[in-house]
Amino acid sequence: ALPWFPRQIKDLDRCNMLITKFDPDMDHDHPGYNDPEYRKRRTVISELAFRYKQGDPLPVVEYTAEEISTWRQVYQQLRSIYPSLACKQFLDGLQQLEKECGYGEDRIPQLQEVSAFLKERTGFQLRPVAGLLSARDFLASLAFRVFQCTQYIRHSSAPMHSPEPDCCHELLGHIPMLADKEFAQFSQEIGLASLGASDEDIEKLSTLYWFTVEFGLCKQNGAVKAYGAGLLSSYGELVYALSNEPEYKPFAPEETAVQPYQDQTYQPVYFVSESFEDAKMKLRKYSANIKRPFTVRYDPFTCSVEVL
Ligand code: H2B
Ligand code: FE
Repeated sequence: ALPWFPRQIKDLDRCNMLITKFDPDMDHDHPGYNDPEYRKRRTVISELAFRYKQGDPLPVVEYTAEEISTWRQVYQQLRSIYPSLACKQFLDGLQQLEKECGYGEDRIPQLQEVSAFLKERTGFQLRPVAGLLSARDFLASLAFRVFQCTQYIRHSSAPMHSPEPDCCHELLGHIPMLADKEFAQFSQEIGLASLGASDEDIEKLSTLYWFTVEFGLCKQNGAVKAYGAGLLSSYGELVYALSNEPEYKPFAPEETAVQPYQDQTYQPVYFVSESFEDAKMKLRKYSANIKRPFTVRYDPFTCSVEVL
């Protein structure tokens, strides 16, 4: 039998399976594990995501002075190294966000305004999520140009790294890339390829997503640059990834899809594509070859998926 998958954008209300292994209530190594105040705050912000239904206004979070101070440290540190380490598409996106969407070190942007900004650029919209989602549910939302975003921030004791996605990861790592038309299309294509796919194919797509959208490197004017959000939201790993410590392999979807990955610490290996275009074309070709007993087509007028 085919796994269930969303056909209409409002079906995303059912794509809510959380993976709790890295959350501060479950993971003893989480920097907030022994901080009851932090965990209480997380519960409050999670509730906003649990209650959210497609089409509701995006919840506004009033961030505390401590949270804004964490954001400021992350923003300042990362912003200073982006010009030399991030790819051009990322730098362009970030510059637009700073000019037109209130990005800066003094406040944490609200999902509401960022979603409106993206909608105008690439048709992407945001929805709030309480934590790490299952790969199947996360990828399915991309098929509808919906990006699931966490709204809480990492613990103040560890501003340079977070074991789970947080608003620094989403807003600094992912959003600037999603303002790029080509990247947006590429993201939606991975999403469409995942609908109704077997568990085995989901695992492969999720690994590809990991080594591209999260940890991808590409060549630009002869130099290697980062475009992956996991790198662009972690000062330590960004510097490490572009040093001569890790191993580089050329991006090749068939091999990349089965490379074991590391979700507890820095990656031992990164995949480098010849260009950002090259990554996109190769991944597109790979996705098109996934076998399913049907084809899907996205209808932007009704925000629904036709199954043919
Ligand atoms: N969930 C959330 N909330 N954010 C992500 O960036 C994310 C996710 N990435 N679930 C997914 C998994 C990714 O690592 C792949 C598709 O497994
Ligand atoms: Fe991510």
